[in-house]
Amino acid sequence: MALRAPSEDQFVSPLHSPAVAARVGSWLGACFAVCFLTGLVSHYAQEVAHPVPFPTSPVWGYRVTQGVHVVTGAAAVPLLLVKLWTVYPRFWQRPPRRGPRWGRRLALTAVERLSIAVLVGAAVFQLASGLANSAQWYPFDFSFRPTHYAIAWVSIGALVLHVAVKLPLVREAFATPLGRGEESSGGPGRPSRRMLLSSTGVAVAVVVVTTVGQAVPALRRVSVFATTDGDGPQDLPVNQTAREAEVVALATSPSWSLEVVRGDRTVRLTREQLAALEQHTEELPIACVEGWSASGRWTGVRVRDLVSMVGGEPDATVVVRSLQPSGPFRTTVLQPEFVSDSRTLLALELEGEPLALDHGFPCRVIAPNRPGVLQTKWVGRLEVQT
Ligand SMILES: Nc1nc2c(c(=O)[nH]1)N[C@H]1C(S)=C(S)[C@@H](COP(=O)(O)O)O[C@H]1N2
Ligand SMILES: [Mo]
Repeated sequence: MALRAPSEDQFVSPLHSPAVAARVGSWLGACFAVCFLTGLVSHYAQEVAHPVPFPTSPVWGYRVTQGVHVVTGAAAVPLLLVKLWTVYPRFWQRPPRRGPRWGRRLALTAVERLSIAVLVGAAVFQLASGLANSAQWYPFDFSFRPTHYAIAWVSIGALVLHVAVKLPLVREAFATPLGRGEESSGGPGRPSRRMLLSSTGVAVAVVVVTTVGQAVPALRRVSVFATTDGDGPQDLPVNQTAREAEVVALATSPSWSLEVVRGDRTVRLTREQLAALEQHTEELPIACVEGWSASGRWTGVRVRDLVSMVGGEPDATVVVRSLQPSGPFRTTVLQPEFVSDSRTLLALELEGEPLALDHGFPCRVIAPNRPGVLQTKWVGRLEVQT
């Protein structure tokens, strides 16, 4: 018996139908759209220079956008799997039959199939790399943020094209009722379209509930897929410990002092001297790009007060250098909108106690509405750009 590839019309189940594909596809499209927009926010927030100032209010803004980014990304996983399953018979679609304008029809089909290949490839890449990143698993060599950002545009471009091509079919599919019972199930005892859609909905709900708790304290206990269990000193999870960052000796050294530099002016402040300056307390969240977030009550010195000690303007840009000897997050830039905001602190305390070593002792940056990755711990030096 010769082995032959199946053809599309051999897949007779009514579950492989535009009625299902259009519905699951529109949920998936909505997830991708929201994920894309919140991703743009996160990407912009992490740029070194901001041509348009990043808003510093509300303080929980990034907490929400990044929480939504990670949850919609996770929710897209079951949706993408179901969507691919409903349409996979199209994989065996035969090229158009010869006839009038055959060349043109063949070319159009090829372009459409190619755009689907790009869309599927990009979507799988985005979800896989995003989930790996939020689980702090870096099996890849490339730098995550620029790659995830570039492929985001590829996915969204291919998605817009796909929706435009399929719009007439989608309209028609939504106008057709799903059908009841056997009519939509391909036989007695077989799952119906409604069952497929409702179980997909349940899968999405489970994913949302088991991940969203990393940003919503009341749901923390059910969030078994959260990237942090919510524990940590001073009631705040830790991303990288002092030991992992190899800063224990430097951060606990009695000879530590903060250097504030502007041009040829340098001011050095011991922790006692910092503590003797005017102290301010702010309730501000750590909102990690991985999607988890938690609020804390921070006490310390306003960064703009330190800037003015070396004669800098309140809207200066400040380069923050950590004591950490290596790693991508040891140098960050506080853009003018954060320096001038009175809530941006060089924090010495969390919840009324000296910062735990893992939260950045002797001092750390905490600014409103800012990605956690830029809230630099174990600060050694502030360089005020004139
Ligand atoms: N020097 C330094 N600062 C850092 C990091 C780091 O690895 N090194 N991690 C950042 C990240 S990714 C986050 S989410 C927050 C976490 O702060 P926490 O551990 O106090 O909760 O610290 C940020 N500050
Ligand atoms: Mo983070």
